[in-house]
Amino acid sequence: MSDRPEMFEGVDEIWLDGEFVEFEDAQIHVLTHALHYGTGVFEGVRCYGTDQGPAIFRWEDHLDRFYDSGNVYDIDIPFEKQELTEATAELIRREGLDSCYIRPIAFYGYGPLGLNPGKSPVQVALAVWPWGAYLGDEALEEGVDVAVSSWRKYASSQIPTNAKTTGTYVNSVLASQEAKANGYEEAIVLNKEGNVAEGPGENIFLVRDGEIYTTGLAESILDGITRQTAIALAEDMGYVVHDDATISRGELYTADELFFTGTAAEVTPIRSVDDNEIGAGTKGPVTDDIQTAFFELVESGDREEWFRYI
Ligand code: PPE
Repeated sequence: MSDRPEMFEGVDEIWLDGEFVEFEDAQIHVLTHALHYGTGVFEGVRCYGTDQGPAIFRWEDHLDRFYDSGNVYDIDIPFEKQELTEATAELIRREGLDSCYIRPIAFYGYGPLGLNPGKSPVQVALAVWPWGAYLGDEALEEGVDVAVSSWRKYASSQIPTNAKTTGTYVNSVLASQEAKANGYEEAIVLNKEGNVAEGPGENIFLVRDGEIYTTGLAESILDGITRQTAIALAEDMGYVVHDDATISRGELYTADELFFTGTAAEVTPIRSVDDNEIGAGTKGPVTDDIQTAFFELVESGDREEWFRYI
């Protein structure tokens, strides 16, 4: 137990290929196709302890994206959506968790090597563990200091950016490592055209003159589910939201507010970019509105269609 990463310390079981197995037994072969070529797809989902009990937030949307990502690579997930839903709920119950992060993954497993996965079997796993604020509790209140990465986001003409593919996350890893090595908490990655794409694991929003902008799907971004949630919440509050924006690097520096969204990152304010203070250098009022609405939503479970009680 003690040599486990802290975040996995209390985890008892993992669901692997249809069975609940002990944490230590959730093993795969070193000749797994996905290990060599990154041929896997995954999801990140959160379960929240709502007033009515633990509920998975926007599970169906994550599940749809999971299967869609798989389709891009002919990863034919050998389980029905309903089976994965029941397995996930059961896993959360077995782990006795109220709120947690959920990581579904499907990948080409152990078979012949060589680029074309051919007849390699598709393996599927589900894991859950408690995961607090992605960039820290203070980040949610005060905001994060970020830097524009020298690494560009791969273009959707090179690798589909709307699929959540394991291999392509090396792009995010590089951006994140660079930001941290330079003393920043997170990166902003520009696309091939040099406009803003997103964070390594987050979508980005900009506020200017009371209106909200977020980069459009053609900017080589992942169509984040938290992004969609933030857009819906903002529109409900009467904000004008431009969800198809092209944002230049320069506009970051002169924004009134900036914030990230993501399943892990939730709604995280950005207080500086490349050492330029954004707005008052702390969480801005519009960001606060969206963040407050987001946390009220996941605590109350108010929009029933977005919550699947376990
Ligand atoms: N862009 C990228 C590149 C990304 O990885 C994420 C999620 C998002 C946008 C936001 O998408 P959504 O979660 O659907 O709102 N990043 C996941 C992985 C984080 C990790 O470090 O691992 C996540 O938040 O679960």
